[in-house]
Amino acid sequence: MNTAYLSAGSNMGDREAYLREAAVRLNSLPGTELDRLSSIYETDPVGFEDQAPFLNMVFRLRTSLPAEELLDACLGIEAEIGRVRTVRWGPRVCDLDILLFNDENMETEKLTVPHPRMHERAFVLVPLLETDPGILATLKRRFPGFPGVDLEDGIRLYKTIQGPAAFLEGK
Ligand code: A4P
Ligand code: MG
Repeated sequence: MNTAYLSAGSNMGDREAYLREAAVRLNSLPGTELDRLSSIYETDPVGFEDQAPFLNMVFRLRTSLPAEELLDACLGIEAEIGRVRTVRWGPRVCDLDILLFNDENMETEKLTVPHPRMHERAFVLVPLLETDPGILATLKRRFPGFPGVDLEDGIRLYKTIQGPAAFLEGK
């Protein structure tokens, strides 16, 4: 079994519904279970700033899928959610990034793990640390400059979730 931490984000339409749909689809992948999740946070856009605020959260998965297959599944889920909900060529409504996969280092054409920008992003770090406070030691070890950002900047608690089952059921 592998342990994977994923970051999910949406800044269009019914953002919470897209996050939930991503969780439902991840949880129904073969050999995969949504094990833990963070609260939902509302966050100011980072990078390209002239866009709507995001909802962000982090999922922890237990999965028998190898990392590259999990990435392909994530890209498929992003595409399915986008295809169902938005106009053709419209912006994506759901972004899924693999943050950590076990304690592995990977660098292939398709996949870099740990996600190279994660330590600079409060919208990733705050929900990640909520999901698993024990990950702090790993982050300090893997990212010498950790944290590369003010963890209170541009991020607000949006909704607390009771647990994976409640979220998957729509609560
Ligand atoms: N890829 C390589 N490594 C990974 C990984 N660890 N996880 C490749 C996921 N994908 C990985 O991704 C492009 C390619 O990266 C994939 O095909 C995969 O092979 P993408 O999701 O299509 O591209 P992107 O997300 O538009 O670009 P990028 O640079 O990944 O953007 P980010 O870094 O994901 O940023 N502000 C707030 N507040 N909240 C957000 O969620 N998100 C972004 C997107 C910007 N600003 C934001 C947020
Ligand atoms: Mg991405």
